[in-house]
Amino acid sequence: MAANLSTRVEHPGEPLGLSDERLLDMYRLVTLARAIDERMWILNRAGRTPFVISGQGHEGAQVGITMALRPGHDWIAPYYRSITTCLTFGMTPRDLMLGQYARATDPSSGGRQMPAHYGHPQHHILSVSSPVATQILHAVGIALAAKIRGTGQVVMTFMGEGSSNQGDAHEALNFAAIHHLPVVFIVENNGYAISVPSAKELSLPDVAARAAGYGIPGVVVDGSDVLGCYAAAREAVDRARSGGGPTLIEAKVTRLTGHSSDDQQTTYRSAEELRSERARDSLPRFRTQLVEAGLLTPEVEASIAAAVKAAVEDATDFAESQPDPDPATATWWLYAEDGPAGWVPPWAGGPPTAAGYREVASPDGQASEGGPERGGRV
Ligand SMILES: Cc1ncc(C[n+]2csc(CCOP(=O)(O)OP(=O)(O)O)c2C)c(N)n1
Ligand SMILES: [Mg+2]
Repeated sequence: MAANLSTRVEHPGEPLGLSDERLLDMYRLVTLARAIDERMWILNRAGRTPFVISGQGHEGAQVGITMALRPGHDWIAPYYRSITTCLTFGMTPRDLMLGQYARATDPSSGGRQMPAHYGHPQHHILSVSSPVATQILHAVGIALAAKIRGTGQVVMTFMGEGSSNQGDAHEALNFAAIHHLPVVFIVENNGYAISVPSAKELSLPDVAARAAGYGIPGVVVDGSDVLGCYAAAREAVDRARSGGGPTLIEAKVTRLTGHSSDDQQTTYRSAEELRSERARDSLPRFRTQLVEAGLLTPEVEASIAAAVKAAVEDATDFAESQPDPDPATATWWLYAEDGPAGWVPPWAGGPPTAAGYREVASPDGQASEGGPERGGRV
């Protein structure tokens, strides 16, 4: 059976070893992610960017869960709703917005992927793949490598409850369980796969109950309870790091927006449902928790709000100012050996030049010129 975890105490961080500073940083990340996400919708509706797929309603679960990892050491294999996860793991608002605008300098893919296909090798963030659930197998592969190399790294991968029904998820969970791999599987259950409600996706209430079938622990957490999410994730990460194998965590979240900017959710969700789902938003709940604990004073809140506003403005202005990818480069770097000699893509070390890509000295010491020949290894 999946266990239920919930953490609500008066001095919230203490039992979890979270300092006041850390708690406020978690709150900052939740509000920052929300503000960037809201800006993305405005930009899309204003015709500035092509597509949005939102993390609104998932932020609290993502920050709580991702905080349990060691950034720069561990690895994550996210999905398209992982905006807060990626912020928590080191990506910046500029990084996210460059992807939204599909700019040449976008660190995720140099503008080659759809928006929200996050990735950042320097931060150990594996690039999002469009076919859902493929990231789960990639995560298990990284975890196997970590185990063989004895690096002490933990891998965390994220998916929706709809995607958890893919064969890839079963294969990944089974293999990881057999080999006691250091991986944590996160299901963010928002009750829908596009317009399909979870009752038509799953024949049981909790995806986490399936963990028993693999012989691993399964945990259900309230995704609006940021600290409950942190507690569950920390236990799972500790288990994975100490050789205890994988855990499946299911965070019950809500999707506050349509599936994407191409979806009209009022055609399949009632006004009453949309209203009542607002009560499951982690942002006001976390805010109240920190206000009641005396941490989020009006001054602190105002300074976080000002910093968030400035970061969103800066990211938007920066992304607006950046170049589009040069169409002549569209087929570069499709394969590792297929990039032009001496040129480095934005995701492999930037920063890029004004033209979009950084030129490096060739092994014989000669800087390569523009119009590079193909065939070099990057
Ligand atoms: C293999 C595959 N099948 C179908 C799709 C189209 N698709 C994109 S998102 C999505 C719904 C996924 O729902 P869920 O896993 O619950 O995640 P959520 O979007 O609710 O966060 C589908 C069917 C896809 N991208 N890949
Ligand atoms: Mg879903």
